[in-house]
Amino acid sequence: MDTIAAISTASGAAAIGVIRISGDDAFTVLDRVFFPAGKPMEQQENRTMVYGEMRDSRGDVIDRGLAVRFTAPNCYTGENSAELYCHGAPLVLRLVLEALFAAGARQAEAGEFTRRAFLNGRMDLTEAEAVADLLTAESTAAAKNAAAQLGGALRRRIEAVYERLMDISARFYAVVDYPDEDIEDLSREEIESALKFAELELTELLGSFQRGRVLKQGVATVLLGRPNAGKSSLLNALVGFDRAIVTDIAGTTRDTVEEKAEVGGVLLRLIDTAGIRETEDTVERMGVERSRSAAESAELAIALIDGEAGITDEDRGVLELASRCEHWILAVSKSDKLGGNVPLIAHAQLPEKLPAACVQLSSVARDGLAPLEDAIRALYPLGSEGRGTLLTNPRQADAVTRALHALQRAKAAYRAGLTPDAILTDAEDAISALGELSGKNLREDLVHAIFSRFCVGK
Ligand SMILES: Nc1nc2c(ncn2[C@@H]2O[C@H](COP(=O)(O)OP(=O)(O)OP(=O)(O)O)[C@@H](O)[C@H]2O)c(=O)[nH]1
Ligand SMILES: [Mg+2]
Repeated sequence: MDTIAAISTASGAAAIGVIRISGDDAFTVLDRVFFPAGKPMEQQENRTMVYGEMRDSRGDVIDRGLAVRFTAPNCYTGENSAELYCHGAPLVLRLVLEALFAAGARQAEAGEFTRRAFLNGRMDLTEAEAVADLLTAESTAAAKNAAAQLGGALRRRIEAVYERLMDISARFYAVVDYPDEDIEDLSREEIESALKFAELELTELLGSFQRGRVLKQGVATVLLGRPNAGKSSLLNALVGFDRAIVTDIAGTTRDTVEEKAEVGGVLLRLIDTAGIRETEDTVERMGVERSRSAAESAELAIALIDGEAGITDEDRGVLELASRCEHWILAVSKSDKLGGNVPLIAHAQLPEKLPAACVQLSSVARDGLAPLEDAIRALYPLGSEGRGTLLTNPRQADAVTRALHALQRAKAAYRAGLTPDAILTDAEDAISALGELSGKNLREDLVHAIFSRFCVGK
């Protein structure tokens, strides 16, 4: 493979910046730019940091730093590669990169290092996707799941199913193709048990997609309430900075304001909305319309009742709207003003679908936020069980769905008493869908599309 190079660290001034090189001529290219004291990099120890000078094509020193070489095949990309640790100034990094280009490397495309790792069999596609997930993780749980997936947790689970189906298919054809060999016939029971195992595993995996999606994208969570109920204050308290304008003027928020936050370990896509009320003001009315449509598309609603003002008839509409979400939580705000006198909410004032939890809180005193976090954690449990074996993207879910459909067809064929070859045709469709999942048999254009979503240098 030709030799590629890229800056792997984020742009912007930093103490250290890393440049990566990978390809057949990685060491030759490196030795034209990096000059250690003593022997050239080609002869240095594998995986050992070496101090030296980085020089441009004219021989001028552009930086002093460290380099390390990794000899194929036991390294990230599976080919000869190296990393240069330079001073992190964007200009310095650019000069070193240009020197590498002058020495024979070319700019790496987005995700090209990981694509090479995949093509060289260093990782399967689920592990490569885990790299991307780890780079973009927005919550602790998402990061931990991606790290486990990178360690092969999902790959191993899929491989177990793949191998089991392969095994029955291979045995069947071995018996057919080599009738003289002493190969044990495949029994109907064996076919049935393999199909059952595969179906169970894949159904469970597909069931994890919802959790995987919550982990990666976050739960669309709308904050609803009358004007001045304290929605924007709660948004700010949850995200940890003044994201939305807060005033004591009813009708402050007009447009929806979105921000991500990790609440109780769950990533939420919080949507602050305009306070809901009847109004003559054209702009405010449009804002209220937006609140309603945000509520309609949200998965979780937190309905705020102004604790100081108490519950009013207007709140009923808000609660009704909130209760139409998949889950909703009732929160009484401004508890710091109540001196322990929480307003009573009669059962009749609540919508038919009761809230998953009722909490009282103060965004100002940052009080009562822990029960809210507990309630959210209870709704979206992200325990460590199954970590790394959640499906986290639609590509994975689609492949598992197709594999499952094929297995169901195989099962129907089995039940109808068809011959093993008819059953196995469907089982092979499942094998092929699973192969796509791990990338064993994936079209080149798809591989390209998947890796182009990575950043350059990874
Ligand atoms: N004491 C106290 N005041 C609060 C609390 N939360 C909000 N407030 C006050 O209530 C007023 C309204 O707060 P906002 O967060 O702007 O209310 P909102 O629901 O976003 O209002 P609109 O945007 O108008 O719909 C402000 O004066 C806040 O300081 C709280 O927990 N305790
Ligand atoms: Mg507001």
